[in-house]
Amino acid sequence: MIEEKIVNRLGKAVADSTDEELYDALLDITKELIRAREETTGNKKLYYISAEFLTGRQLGRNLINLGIFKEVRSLLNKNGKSLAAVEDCEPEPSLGNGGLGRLAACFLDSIATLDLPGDGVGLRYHFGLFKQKFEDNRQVEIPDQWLSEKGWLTKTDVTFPVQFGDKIVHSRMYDMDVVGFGKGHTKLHLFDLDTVDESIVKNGIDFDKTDIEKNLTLFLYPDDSDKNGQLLRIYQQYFMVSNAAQMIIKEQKDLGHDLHRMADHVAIQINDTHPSLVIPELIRLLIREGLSFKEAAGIVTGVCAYTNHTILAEALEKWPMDYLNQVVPQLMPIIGGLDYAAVCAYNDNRELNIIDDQGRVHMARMDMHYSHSVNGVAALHTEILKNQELRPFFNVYAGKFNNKTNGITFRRWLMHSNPELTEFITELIGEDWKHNERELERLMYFHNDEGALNRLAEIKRLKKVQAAEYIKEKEGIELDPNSVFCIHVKRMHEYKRQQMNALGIIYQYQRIKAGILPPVPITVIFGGKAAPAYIMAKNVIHLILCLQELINNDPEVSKYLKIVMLQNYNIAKAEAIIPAANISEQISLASKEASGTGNMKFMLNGAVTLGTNDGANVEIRDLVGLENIYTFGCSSDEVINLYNTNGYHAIDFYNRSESIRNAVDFITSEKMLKIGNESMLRDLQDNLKNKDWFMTLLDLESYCSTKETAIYDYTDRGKWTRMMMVNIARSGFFSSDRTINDYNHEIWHLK
Ligand code: 26Q
Repeated sequence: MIEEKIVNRLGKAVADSTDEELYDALLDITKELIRAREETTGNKKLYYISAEFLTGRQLGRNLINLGIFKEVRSLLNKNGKSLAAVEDCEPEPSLGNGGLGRLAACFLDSIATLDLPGDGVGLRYHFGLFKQKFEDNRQVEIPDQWLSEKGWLTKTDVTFPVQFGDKIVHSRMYDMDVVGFGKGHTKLHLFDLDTVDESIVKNGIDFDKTDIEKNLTLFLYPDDSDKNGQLLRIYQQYFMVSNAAQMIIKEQKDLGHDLHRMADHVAIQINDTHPSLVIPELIRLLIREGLSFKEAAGIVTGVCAYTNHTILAEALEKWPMDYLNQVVPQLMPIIGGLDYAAVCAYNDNRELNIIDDQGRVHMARMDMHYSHSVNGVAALHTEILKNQELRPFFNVYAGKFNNKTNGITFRRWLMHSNPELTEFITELIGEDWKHNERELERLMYFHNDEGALNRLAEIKRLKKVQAAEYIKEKEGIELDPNSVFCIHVKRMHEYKRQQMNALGIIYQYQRIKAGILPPVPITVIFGGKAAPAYIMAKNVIHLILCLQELINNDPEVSKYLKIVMLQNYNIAKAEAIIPAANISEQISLASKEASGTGNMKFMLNGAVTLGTNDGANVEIRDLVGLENIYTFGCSSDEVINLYNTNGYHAIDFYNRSESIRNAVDFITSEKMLKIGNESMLRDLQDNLKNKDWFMTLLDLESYCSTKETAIYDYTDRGKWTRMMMVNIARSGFFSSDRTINDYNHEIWHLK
C-alpha cells in the first residue's frame, strides 16, 4: 500500500527515485496517515509551554509510532534503497540548546503515547541553535537556517494580536502533529510573525536587535549579553505566552467551558522560567473577561505548575522592571499586584518578594507563589531545591514541592537508534516492554546466561563498528572498535567538567609516554556546543582539539589512546554514537547537574556509568547497585559546604599533588603551544589553578583512579557484559512514559 502511494506521488518506481524524492513522498504519506488518526481529547487539557522543543528528525520517529517503520525499511531495501539514507535527507530542527529542550520533545512523545490530551506551545525560530564547525582547533558558529518549503510544520490561519507597548503585532500559528506509539495524536503549536525577515542577518549571527517586527523569532536565545539582546528575549517570551494564553481562552470558550472553572479544564506546565509571564498574562486576560484580580490569580494558581531545571544562579531569570515596562507595560500593574499580595501574605519576608530591592522581577519567585506545583527533575535536585536554593519558599509552600525524575522516550533512544538491541531484547522477553518499560526487568533472568551475554557483547561491538564508520565518514578519524569507548557528550559547561576529562587524558598520555600502558586501548569521544559568548567553555573545546591533534598524530601513543571531538553534536549524532558507548561519562560537580538525561540514554543502551553522585546518576546507582556503576568524587553535601565556607582553593590541590601539577602544567607545555593558541591555553590553565569555580582539581585524582578501575574491569568480558545486562534491565524507570504518568497523576489529573 505504501509502495503504491509512493509510486503514485512520484510518478516513477521506488528504485528509480532519489533519496530526496523518497523523503518528500514519505513526508506527505506519513502526514496523511497521522491525520487519519483521531486527535486525543478529554475533559481537561494540558499545555506544555516551553521556549525549546529539540524534536530531532521526525520521519523515523513517526514511522515507528505509526507501526510501519519495518515495513517501509524492507520495502526500500527490496528496491535497493536505504531508509537510513532517506532519513538523512531531513534537516534537523535545532529548536533547543540541550537537555531542557530535548526533555520537552520526549515529553510530547509520551503524552501522545499515553493518549493524554496535551499540546506543546513554543516558538518557530527561523534559525535554530547555530551549527558548530571546528577551524584552527576552535569552535566556529554558523547560522542554521533549518526551515524549508516542505516539512512537518503546517501553516495555519490561526493568528492572535500581541501588544508590545504601543505597537500591536499579529502572530501566525504553525502546527506539528505529534503521533503517539500505537495510539494518541496531539499537537505542537509554534508561533511566529509573518514579517520576520531572515535577510537582516549579517555576517554569521549578527542582526539589528531593535527591529522587533523583523527579528522577533529569528533566533533561539540570541546573544543576550547586551541590553537589546535581553529586551529581545523578553519580547520573545511575552509573544510566546500571550499566544498561549489567548489560544487557551479561545479553546475554552469554543468548548463552552465556563472561565470561572478553568482550573477543571486546563493545566499549564511552565518549563523553567522562560514561559513565566504566562501567569500575569493569563490573569490580565481573565480580568478582561470580567473576573476580579483575586479570582483570576486564584484560578491561574490552580492551572499553573512550574518545573525548575537548574540551581545555577545565573540561569534564574530576573528582569529589571524598566525592561518589562518598556516591553509589556500592560503586565506591570498585574505583576505589582501579585508582588503586593505575596508581600502582605508573608509579612515582608524579603526573600519571598517577586520584585527585589533593586527593582528586578524574579520569575521563579512569581512561579512559586502562583503555581500549585513546583517540581525538580531528579530526587537529589529536588532535595537541594527544598533545603538550599528555594528553602524560603519550601518553608511556606512545602505542599507544592514535588519531584519528577526526568525520563527519555525509548522509541527514539532504543527502538530507532538501536534496532539490533531492540530485536534482541524482544527475542529474550517478548514485546510487552515496548508498552511497559518496567518489563525490561525480566532481562535479569539472563544476567548470568552466557549465551545471552555473548549476544549482547556482539551487538555492542556491531554498534561500535557502525559508529566508527560514521565517525570516519564525518570526521575523518579512524577508530578501533576493539578499544574501550568512553563517551562524553553534552553542552560544554564548566560544571559538566569536560576539562576534568581532558586532564585525565593528559594523565593517561603522560603514563603511556612513561611506558605504563593501559590494559586495553582507550577511545575518548566528546561532543558538545559552547555558547558563543562563553569564553571558558570555548577554551575547553580548544584544549580538547589540541589534545586530539597531538595524541592522534603521535604513533607511540595513538595505539593506546585516541581522542575525537565530534563537530556539531546534535540529536542525529547522539543516536549514532550513544549505542556504541562502553563507558558513559557523567562527571559534573556534585549538586550542579539537575538531572542529566544523556546518562539515561547510555544506560538503556548498555553502557556503564562513570559518574559523580549528582542528578539522576544517584538514581541510576540506586537501581543498579554499587557493583554496576563507577562513582567517585565529593558528595553534594561536601561541595555545598565548600561553597558555603569558601573552603575550596584549587591552588592547594595543585601544590599538593604531583600528578595534578603535571597534568595542569602540560596545558601550556612546548608541545601544546606548538599546536594551540597560547592565550587561550594560558587562560584556561590560570583559571584551573586560581579560580576553578566548579572544582575540577577537587575530584581529579579520584576520577582518574576510578576510570582506571573501570577500564581494567572492561577487560573482564564476563563481568562487563553482566553489568551491561543489569543496566539495561534496570533502565525502565527512566522511560518518559513513567515520568509523564507521574506528572499526570500527581499534578495535571487529565484522565
Ligand atoms: C537563561 C537566560 C538567558 C538566556 C538563556 C537562558 C537559558 C537557556 C537554556 C537557561 C537554561 C537553559 C537550559 C537549561 C537546561 O537544559 N537544563 C537541563 O535540563 C535538563 C532537563 O531537565 C536536565 O537534565 C539538566 O540537568 C539541566 O542542565
